[in-house]
Amino acid sequence: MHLIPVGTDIMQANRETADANREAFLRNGVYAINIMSAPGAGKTSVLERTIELLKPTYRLGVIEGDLVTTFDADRIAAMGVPSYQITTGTVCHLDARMVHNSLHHFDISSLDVLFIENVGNLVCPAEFELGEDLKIMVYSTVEGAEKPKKYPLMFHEAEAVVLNKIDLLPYSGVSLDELTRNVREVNPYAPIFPVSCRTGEGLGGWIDWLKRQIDEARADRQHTISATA
Ligand SMILES: Nc1nc2c(ncn2[C@@H]2O[C@H](COP(=O)(O)OP(=O)(O)O)[C@@H](O)[C@H]2O)c(=O)[nH]1
Ligand SMILES: [Mg+2]
Repeated sequence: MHLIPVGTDIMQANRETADANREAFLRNGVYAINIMSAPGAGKTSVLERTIELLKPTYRLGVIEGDLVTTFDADRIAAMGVPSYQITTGTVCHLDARMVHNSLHHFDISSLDVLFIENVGNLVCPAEFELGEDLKIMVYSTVEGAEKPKKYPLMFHEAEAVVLNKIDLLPYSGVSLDELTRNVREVNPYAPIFPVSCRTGEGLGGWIDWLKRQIDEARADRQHTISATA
């Protein structure tokens, strides 16, 4: 009997499509950001706050991922930003193929930044490359200080960790210091941004950092294009 390692093939196929997405983003000058978190941690809220602050400077688009409904894409469209909702049915993450297919719904050459809000799940989204330039994670401080140790993969993969809902710390009793230490243990490098989308606290530092990432990547690309022209 000949066994085919199905899991390996799926991940390899996903990587190849992610590479094609990366190439499409590069060719069209789009900086793509994958936002991951458990359901309800505040991905859409962080996006809304981020869009308010980036919209004057960049041309933005948003891909939303959920099992069902267009609630989140509708929230983004209400802000005057092009959005497309992927509904995955029962699948707990976005994969590169879903993102690839959804690109046809945008004129991506007219965008500077494409946000991809992943399906709410603390595990699976971190396993699937989408071809993004940046992976960020939103974590709700209400969920407890120990989760980075119990669910390390997403914390490890993230290039920035946004610790949301700090306005609720006095009520949840969660220690921000302990949570930050636990994130650091799993990921020594990613910047950590404690924020509240409710009060706006901490969002300035997050936005400044994000703008720097976008601008540096765009400058690098410009440099590469000029060097090869
Ligand atoms: N108190 C408080 N609530 C928040 C904050 N950010 C988001 N929420 C609420 O948390 C819930 C889930 O937010 P949402 O952005 O939809 O989370 P998502 O499922 O990760 O996209 C909503 O009721 C938000 O109003 C915050 O910083 N503080
Ligand atoms: Mg959402």
